[in-house]
Formats: sequence, C-alpha cells, structure tokens
Amino acid sequence: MEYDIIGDIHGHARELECLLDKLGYSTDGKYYPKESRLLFLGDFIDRGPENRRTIEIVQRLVQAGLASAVMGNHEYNAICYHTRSGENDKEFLRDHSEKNTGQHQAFLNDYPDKEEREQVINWFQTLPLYLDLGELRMVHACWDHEAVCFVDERYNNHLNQDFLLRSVDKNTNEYRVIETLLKGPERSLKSGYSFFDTDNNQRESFRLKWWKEQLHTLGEAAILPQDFLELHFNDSLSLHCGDQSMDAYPGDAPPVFFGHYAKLPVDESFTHNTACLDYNIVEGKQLAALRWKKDFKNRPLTEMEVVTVDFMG
Ligand SMILES: [Mn+2]
Repeated sequence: MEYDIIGDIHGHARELECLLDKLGYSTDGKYYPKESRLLFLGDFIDRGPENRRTIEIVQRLVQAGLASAVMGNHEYNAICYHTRSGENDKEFLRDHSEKNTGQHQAFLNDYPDKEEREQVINWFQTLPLYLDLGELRMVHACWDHEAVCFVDERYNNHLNQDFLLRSVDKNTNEYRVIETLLKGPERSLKSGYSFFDTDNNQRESFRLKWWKEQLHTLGEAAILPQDFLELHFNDSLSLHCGDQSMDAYPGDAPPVFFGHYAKLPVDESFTHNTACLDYNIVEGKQLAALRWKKDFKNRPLTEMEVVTVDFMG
C-alpha cells in the first residue's frame, strides 16, 4: 500500500482540489489509484474561505472508505463550541467569547443551518485521535506513547461523550491527552520570562519540538520568536524547564506524520522518521502532501517526495 498524507487544509478547498488532482485522485472519489490511500492530518476548518466545500470533499472520501482522517484541534474546538455543558442550557463546553467566535467565524458562516451543523459536528466526533497503521503513524500535533495508550485503552481511540465532558476539566488525564495529541506539548519558561507570540499575546510557556532527539538547549527544544532565542539560545533547557523532562520521539520508531506547526522552517519540519506537513496555507504559503511508498520503508522521510500547491486566495 502507498499513502498520500495531507496536512492542515483550513477551508482551502480550491487548493485541496488542485492537490488531489496533482496526486491523481478525483474529488468525487470516482477515480482512485488502486494501490494508494489518502490520509488527512486534521484541521479541515476555520480561517480559510471554504469550510463547507472542504468538509464535503474530505467527508465523501472518508465515508466511501477511500481515505482516513484524524481529528485536529480545530475540529475538537468546534465540537466543544457547539456542545452544551449540560449544567446550564446556555453554557457551552467552549466559551462563545469574541476570540473563540472570531476564530470559528468562517465555519459559522458556512453552516447557518442548525441541523446541518449538528451533522458535521457529529461526524467530527467520529474521527479518531490518532492512527497507527503499523508501517506508519499519524496524529494532528504530537505522538506521545502514554497519551496514545490511555486513549486506546480507556476510550478505544474515540472521543465519546464521557471523554468529551472530562476533557474540558483541566485536572483530568482526558484534558492532558487532548492537549498533547491535538495541540502538542508545551513547557513553562522560568518565572519572570515571557515573550509575545505572532498574535501579540504575552506567553510564559512555549511549544516543544517533541520530534527532535537532541534537546539540550532552549534553542534546540523550543519554538520561540527569533529575538527571544537570540538572547537565550545557549541557556540550558533545564534552567528554564525545571524538572519537566521531555522524551523525544524514538529514532527507531515507525515514521510519524503530523500537522499543526504551521510556521516551521522546512529544514526543521523533517527528521528521518518524523514529518510535519502543515505548510502554512493559512498565511498564504502552501498545501502539502507527502507520497509514502513501501519501497521507501527504510529510507529517511527527508528523501520522500512532497507535492505542494501554492495559496490561491
Ligand atoms: Mn492547523
């Protein structure tokens, strides 16, 4: 079996159609190479212009049994945004704040009809949180052995209602595994340190490059703004992370594909057995697919073909 693995789409249906065409698939599922399968890494919605059409394409392929997809943090957030908490009929699992609503506006515009919206949200909830196909693995943000085992043993890898309700309580394992698998691990900076992210929010924690094996300094381990790193690059990681250790993805484990990290430079996106396929279509860059071939089983992912489509607006 060969696989074509597609990163974050975020409503960019035109680019998706173009990419599928380049890869040799028709979007109606009528033409499909026999020995090949599409894999989607989640984040189908929000931000981009055509949420509805993107969902229709992905859902059609998945429901026809021609593709597999995992849940992204944007699908998870959407499920929470549209699910009442039960305690009070006006409350939702995800707050309808200006910030949360703004982030979700493209989806809301495309689904004004409540019944249709509920159908889509129900479909989101059927998406697995990760997939282990044996020869390769996929997850939206981070493959973490413990999180994967927990979700598999306790919930059979599905976000049922019990899991969902627990996951919004910060004191639960359910919250922590969703954070890890769908949003990626973060660590706190030493007290007194902070930086401003690209949305100009002040932050005291940073995302970790969990796929890197050599994590000795902050500069090697953390996704942080350049000016912050220039000041602190050589500071030892332990100095800033306290005793919060981090096990990198094992170098001898099966290849793992993920999205989520949109702003990585290309040379940071791959190791021999990990690949980030979010090429930041949201900010006018590209939609990407990696073509995984069985003959390449023991070859590094850095040598595999990546097919891209440029932003079309
Ligand atoms: Mn994303």
